[in-house]
Amino acid sequence: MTIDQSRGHLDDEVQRQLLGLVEHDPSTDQFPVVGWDAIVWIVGNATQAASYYRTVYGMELEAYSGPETGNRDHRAFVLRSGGVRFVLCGGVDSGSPLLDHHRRHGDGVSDISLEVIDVDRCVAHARRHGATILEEPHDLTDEHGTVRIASIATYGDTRHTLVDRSDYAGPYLPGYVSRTMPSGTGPQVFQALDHVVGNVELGRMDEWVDFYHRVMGFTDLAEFVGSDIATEYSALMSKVVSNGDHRIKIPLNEPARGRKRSQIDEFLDFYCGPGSQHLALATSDILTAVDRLTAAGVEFLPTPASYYEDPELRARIGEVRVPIADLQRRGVLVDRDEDGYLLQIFTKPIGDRPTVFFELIERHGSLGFGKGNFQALFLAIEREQARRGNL
Ligand code: TYF
Ligand code: FE
Repeated sequence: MTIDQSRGHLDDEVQRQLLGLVEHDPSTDQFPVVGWDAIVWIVGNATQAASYYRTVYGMELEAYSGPETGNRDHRAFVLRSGGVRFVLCGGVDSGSPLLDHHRRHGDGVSDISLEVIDVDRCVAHARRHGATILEEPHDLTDEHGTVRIASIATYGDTRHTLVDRSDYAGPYLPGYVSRTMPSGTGPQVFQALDHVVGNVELGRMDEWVDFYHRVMGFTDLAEFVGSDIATEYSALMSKVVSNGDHRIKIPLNEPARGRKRSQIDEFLDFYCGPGSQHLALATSDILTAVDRLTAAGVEFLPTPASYYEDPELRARIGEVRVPIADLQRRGVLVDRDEDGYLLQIFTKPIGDRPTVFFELIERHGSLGFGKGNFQALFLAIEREQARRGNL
């Protein structure tokens, strides 16, 4: 048994709780997904972003590619926290296609990479169901082994690279060298990736939901937001698709016409089209995570005192693992459903454009997305949107 396998059981238990996983037999899946492989970002300055994610978000540097390793096009820093891998890419050569991506979208997610069991079978299935194949399956090999890899298109300029790394022991992919630097904060801030949300154009949400059904065999999670709930506050519609064991959860939002300009319209304008709106980072201790991030200068959406004093909300959420005052002090939101509860909080946009942001989420049984918080949350988002002059 390898070290990884011996750690496997504990990790499985921890992840099941953190991510709200359910039992699922993947043997009947047409497109069996093991998990998230990496979130690949294109940023304006990968060198500094790597330092930010290490010192602020407590990620560890693992691998690197750049001019010193023969990659004259861009620098790429591979960072990890628990089961989450971020790859931060920034253009070096003035003709790099990454710089075109950045000129258009600003800092953002270019690739939601998925680990799969059989790349060729997944691509064949995707092709049969109308997906655009951006890179055909091929091998990448170095002294650590071989990775089988391909890419398919999803919303906007975003892609899903499909990776089979079962015959590979290197730090990330062939072409990368091991380059390590420990986290700048000591213990981890987050351990897993819970969901990655896509914003798509008005009227296109159901097409993208259908894409994940057809191409990946994903199914709807029960919770969705119809315009009836959303339009009153911040006009959007949202549906959630997931793979069999719920490890991969992808909410899809589209703007809806409401009283005010939708937060999704603001995103689409500033990102220049569809893209990844927020990444929910799963943590086993959201209070410590918020304290560390706040001390490091991360700004969260404020939650008004009235939220915690609302008798209906108090009655509905009941007892959680800490006094409500500890949540209130930090602005952490609570939601409860028939399966349990969750704690969550949202950062302000992380870059210069009002586009991508993070959610921190601590699940205690709930498999939802904080539906009970949408009103309070969307009002907070609208206040920020108004401050930016975009409402
Ligand atoms: O992922 C979700 O669905 C929740 C709710 O702009 C949400 O986190 C939806 C839209 C949004 C912020 C949060
Ligand atoms: Fe979310």
